[in-house]
This record gives sequence, structure tokens and C-alpha cells, in this order.
Amino acid sequence: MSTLKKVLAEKIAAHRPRTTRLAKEFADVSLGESTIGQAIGGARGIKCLVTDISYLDPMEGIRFRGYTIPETFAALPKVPGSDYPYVEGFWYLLMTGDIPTMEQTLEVVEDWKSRSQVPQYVIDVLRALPRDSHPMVMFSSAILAMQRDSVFSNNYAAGKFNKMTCWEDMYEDSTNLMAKLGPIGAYIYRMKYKGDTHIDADPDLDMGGNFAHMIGQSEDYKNVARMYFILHSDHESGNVSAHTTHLVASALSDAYYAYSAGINGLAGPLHGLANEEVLRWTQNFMAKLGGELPTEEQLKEALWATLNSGQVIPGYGHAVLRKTDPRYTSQREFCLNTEGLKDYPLFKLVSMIFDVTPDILVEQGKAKNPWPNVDAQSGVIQWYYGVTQYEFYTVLFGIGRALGCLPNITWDRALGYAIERPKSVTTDMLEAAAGIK
Ligand code: FAM
Repeated sequence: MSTLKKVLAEKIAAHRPRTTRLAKEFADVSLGESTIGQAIGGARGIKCLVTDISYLDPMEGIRFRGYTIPETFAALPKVPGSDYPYVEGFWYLLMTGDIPTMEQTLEVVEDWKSRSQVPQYVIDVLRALPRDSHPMVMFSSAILAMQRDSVFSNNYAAGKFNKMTCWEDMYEDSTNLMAKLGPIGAYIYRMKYKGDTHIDADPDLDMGGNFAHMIGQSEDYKNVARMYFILHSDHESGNVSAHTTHLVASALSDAYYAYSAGINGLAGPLHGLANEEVLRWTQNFMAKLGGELPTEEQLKEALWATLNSGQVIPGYGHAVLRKTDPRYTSQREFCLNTEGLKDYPLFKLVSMIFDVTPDILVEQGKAKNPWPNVDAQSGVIQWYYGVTQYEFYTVLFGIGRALGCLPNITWDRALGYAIERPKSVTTDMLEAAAGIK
């Protein structure tokens, strides 16, 4: 058994009594009541999910297993010759809560390599789809297609379900899936945008480095990939992709069914597709100006025009956060510290948008959070390095998001979380509760 799986087994055994005790002895303790506003308004703020993988404070932003973004980057073992950590070490952290040693990290690197071969039938599925299908359709289909190899589902069908040990099958499925997501993304990218020519994995590279290599990118982009996947990994459990993954898995569906569904949620423009929308908005705007940077007045006019036409400003606002997303700040710092990027016109425009948008959203008076989220800053980095096919950006997000969703469903299984089934009411009932009927 790998060190990671052994440590995970110990952590799970130590954790189980806490969950059991809470469920048995304190099940009636209230976490707050729900309101009519929450029932109609997307369950905002209702505390009904449990995760220890990450926590999102509205003012501070995300902590992964208790670590802020800068703490996470500082603590994890770094890829030799790079200031950025191994994605594989980050996976170890999210799974176990422990910062791995270099040796433990390298064990995961090797483990993923041994599981990373994309089956030919997945390639066949990808090739059978119309070439103009959205890359998220391709990505989700590829994940779903691999369900036939699910260790969990195959054991379940063979009558080998055991509530105490079934997390191991989920762990195996999750690791098998995670190890293939980078190569699948790279295949889609090159099939769609690079003349259907492909590059084999380099056995000497880590996951992030290999992704850069397989899409045909530069040495510098390797760090971009590592940073991007880690930053997009987890944002506690209530966001659409994480919640969908958890919800589907709660029916004892396996990791393939669950994460394919999560990817479909990520593909919505209010969620992960916002990074595509940000680039579309900024590129269209620059094109109208003939490639020139706008004046502040022109920019304000364009932002108001978007709002007045009933659209949202992509990359701004958040359901939980009430300040600038630290994932935005981290990527902004990357731009400011990267020669060439800090003076790049598109980055300058993104910075100008950052300067004026919050005041406009406050003036409009609708958005509860006028500050930028992760998506407002991620596309410009991709564009700068030559990944200009912004349709593809949400696939990048989806590779990263799996680093959070898959440990979450592994723990869900380990702690025996129940099938999810919130209660619905009718409009009549709401009116009766409101005393207007
Ligand atoms: N531009 C214009 N209006 C906005 C807005 C924005 N960026 N953000 C929120 N609003 C509006 C929102 O549409 C709603 O209007 P109505 O009352 O007319 O329905 C009102 O402000 C109140 O919304 P809220 O309570 O502040 O936000 P929600 O919690 O309902 O929604 C978001 C949160 C993220 C869906 C919303 O802020 C939004 O649509 N942002 C733009 C899209 C985006 O960037 N999504 C990516 C989020 C990201 F973090 C991620 O998932 N990757």
C-alpha cells in the first residue's frame, strides 16, 4: 500500500468516531434556520454540508486544509529548478491534511505516472464527437466513458460492497481518474486546436510539467500549469461543481459518474465558464478599439453597457466572498512579478477593469460582492503564454477542480455520509409561512 493510502487509512480511522459521535449524540443541535429568501435564492448560506478539505471565509478567502494560498505554496515540496510545488504533493495535502515530505510527494508522482495512460476507447469517444463540440463536452464525456473501469462499481456489482472499506475503491477510482485528467485535457487541446498532432508524456516530468509539455508549451508555462491547477482545486463544498460531485456520489455513484456531473456544472457561465467569458469580453472590447487600450471613460461606458443590457460583468462577484478573491491576487502577483507579463496590454486592461469595476457594481447596487474572483485574472495569463483558445480555459479549471472534488468524495465515502436529499416545499407553503395566504 502506498504511504498516502496508509496515512489516509489512519486519518480516516481517527476521524470516524468524531463524525459518529456528532451524528449520534448531537444530531439535534441547530446550525441555523433556513428562510424563504434562501429557499428561492439558491440555498445561499445554509449550513448543510461538511468538508475538512478546505474552508472559505468570506473576508479571508480560501484555506486548503487550514493553509492560506501563500502558506500552501510555501510549505509544499518544490519541483527541482522551480519555485512552484508539485501538484502531486498538493493532492497528498488535500487527501490527508499533512504536508508531505519530498519522498512522499515523489511516491505520488510515480503512482500517478503508473495510472496516467488514457485508454484507447476514451480517445475513440473523443474522436467520435463532432470536432466543434465544446471542449467541456469532450472532457465530461471522456470522464464518463471511463466508468466501465470503476473499481467501486465493479466491486459493488460483484456484491463486494462494504461500508467500512468502500472508501478504498473510491480512492482507487479517484487516483486513476486524477492521473488521467491532464493527458485527456492535453489530447482534447491538441486534437481541436493543434492540427490533431499529439505529444507523448515525458516520463521525467511531474503532472503540471507534463501537461505543459503535452500541450506543446514552453518551459515557463510549466509553473503556470502547476499554479493554475492548485489555485483552482477546491473552494469548500457548496459551489456548483463540488456540490454536484458530492451530490451524485452520495447515491453511491462512482467517481466517474460524479465528477463528469461536476464538470457539467463547472461548464455554466456563472461558474467555471466565467473565465472564458472574461476573455471573450475583454478581447471583443479591445477589438472594437482596434487593439488600443481604452480610456477610463470608454471602459466605464462598456461596463455600464454590459450591465444595462442585463448581463453580468464576468469575473466579478461571488456567492460567499466579500473581498477580492485571494486566488485573483495570487495570479495578479504572478503577472506583476513576470517580466513581459506586467507590461502586457491585456494585463493592463484587466488591471484597469479591476480599478473601475468595483465602484460601478457598488453604484449599480445589486451585486453583494463587487470584487473580482479567480476568473477575472486567469485568462490573461493563459493568453500571454499562447493558450489563446479561451473555450478551453474551463477544461484547465476542471483538471484543477478534481484535486478538491475527488478527495472530498473519498472522505464522503469513508465517513459514510448519507445520500443527499434536502426537502422541497410548494409556493403555497411559502405564502402560508409568510402569512399572506
Ligand atoms: N455583474 C453584474 N451583476 C452581478 C454581478 C456581476 N458580476 N454579480 C452579481 N450580480 C447581480 C446578480 O446577478 C443579482 O442580480 P438579480 O438580483 O437581478 O438576480 C444580484 O447582483 C445579487 O447577486 P449576488 O447575491 O451578489 O450574487 P449571487 O450569489 O447570486 O451570484 C455569482 C454569485 C458569482 C454567480 C455572481 O456574482 C455572478 O454572476 N458573477 C459573474 C459571473 C462570474 O464571475 N462567475 C464566476 C464565479 C467564480 F468564482 C467561479 O465560480 N469560478
